[in-house]
Amino acid sequence: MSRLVVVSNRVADPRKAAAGGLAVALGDSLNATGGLWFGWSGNVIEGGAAGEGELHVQQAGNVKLATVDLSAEDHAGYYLGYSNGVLWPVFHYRLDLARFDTGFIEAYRRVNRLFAHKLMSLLQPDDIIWIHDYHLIPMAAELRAMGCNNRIGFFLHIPLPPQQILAAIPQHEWLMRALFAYDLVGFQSENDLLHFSRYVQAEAGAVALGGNRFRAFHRTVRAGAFPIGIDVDEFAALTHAQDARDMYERMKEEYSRRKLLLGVERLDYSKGLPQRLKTFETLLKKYPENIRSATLIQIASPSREDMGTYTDLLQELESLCGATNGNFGELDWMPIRYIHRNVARKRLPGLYRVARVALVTPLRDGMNLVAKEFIAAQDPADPGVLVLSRFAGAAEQLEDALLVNPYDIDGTADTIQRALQMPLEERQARHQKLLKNIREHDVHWWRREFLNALGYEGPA
Ligand code: GDG
Repeated sequence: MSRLVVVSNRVADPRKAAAGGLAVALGDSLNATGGLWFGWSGNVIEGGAAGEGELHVQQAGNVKLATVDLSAEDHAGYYLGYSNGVLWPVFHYRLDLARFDTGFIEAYRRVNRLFAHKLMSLLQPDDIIWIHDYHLIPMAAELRAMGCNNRIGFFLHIPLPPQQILAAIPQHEWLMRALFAYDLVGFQSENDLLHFSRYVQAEAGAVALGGNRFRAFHRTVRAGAFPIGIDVDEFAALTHAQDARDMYERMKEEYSRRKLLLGVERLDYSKGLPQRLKTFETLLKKYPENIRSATLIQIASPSREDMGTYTDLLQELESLCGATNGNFGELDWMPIRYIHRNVARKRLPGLYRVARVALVTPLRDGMNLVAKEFIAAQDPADPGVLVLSRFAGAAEQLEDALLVNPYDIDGTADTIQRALQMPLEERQARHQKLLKNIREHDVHWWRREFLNALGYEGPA
């Protein structure tokens, strides 16, 4: 039985319930195989040497956690610079926000090489390696250069943009060539897969061998769409646990008189927050019956606050909320409750369950798990309605949501009005189909599909 080795920028202890996300998804397989999870420790060493960092190894139950510190220079160039100042904006189609600084790419390569070097010392010959996300695209190429022959898979959690956008990255050829060092490359959606297939054929002269296998640079890579899901049972259990129930009871009284619209995300420019606030104001203007009777709660949890683009966004949101609340608010009703703090994970399902409408309207999103969590937390007898951006990866699967174009403020306001007025039977019918879908394609399905495609033979 092969051991599973997971590599991601950040590492979480799978035993801790608050870890969520990947930890829930991969915890079982890591546990069953005595696996290894490798990544950055989160420590930034002031005055540390570039390209160097101490390795820490600790045992968390059956799983080994191995993490590496980063020097301040590497953190600035690799994490803030290339990963979040170039790849994140460009992969979310925001060339206007990208900073193509030559120092960044050097740090990005250096850290990927450092990680490869540290991981090599921990690897066993039949380990299966699964590398995650845009921070680590060239890591397999670095491992191969050090003589690693293990099977290596890569999963991109964010979108892959079309060829002409990707090609704006000065190092696009190098980046995409690096993907051919993997045995399997996974994307969130068919759309992303199509962008990959078109790019490699047009720019890298790759030959399509059928079955989503592509040959270029003397290597063959298999690609696929593996839409990530949530652990529906875990989320349902969280919904029925005391913390979420308390939250639900506390909010229910007020929101049985008023309809609650809810948005939950990390504060990020990909999530379409300014457009959403403008849409809500348009809703109040166009459909004044919602004045006093609808409230938007927008949770925007702090994220990457050490980057300037995020500070600008924060200011824009505060000013938009202030304007709408100032123009429409009453002494006993505020249209928008904007919360720039993290809400405890165990309370979130209670909030989702009170909401009549969830606004999940990113301008671009790899998948979007909030949409799936909202569905999982609903009462099937009286479910809320999901208003979902057609530009979220989740839109390919969740056709029974009300799909919108978030750039179209007027059209989205009309759809929200439709959601607010949707009859019970239609809400139930849509929710039933959505729930079936996220159950069939939950996070365990995602993990199995990916690992099977990678040829993994352990307990998936
Ligand atoms: C990336 C891709 C892809 C949000 N606010 C709070 C909070 N959250 C939790 C949500 C959800 C998670 O964070 C967000 O996941 P998303 O999928 O919506 O978005 P990203 O963080 O951008 O994730 C995305 C994902 O990777 C997985 O592949 O779907 O497209 O961008 O779980 O509940 N959690 C708590 N408090 C908050 O205030 N506790």
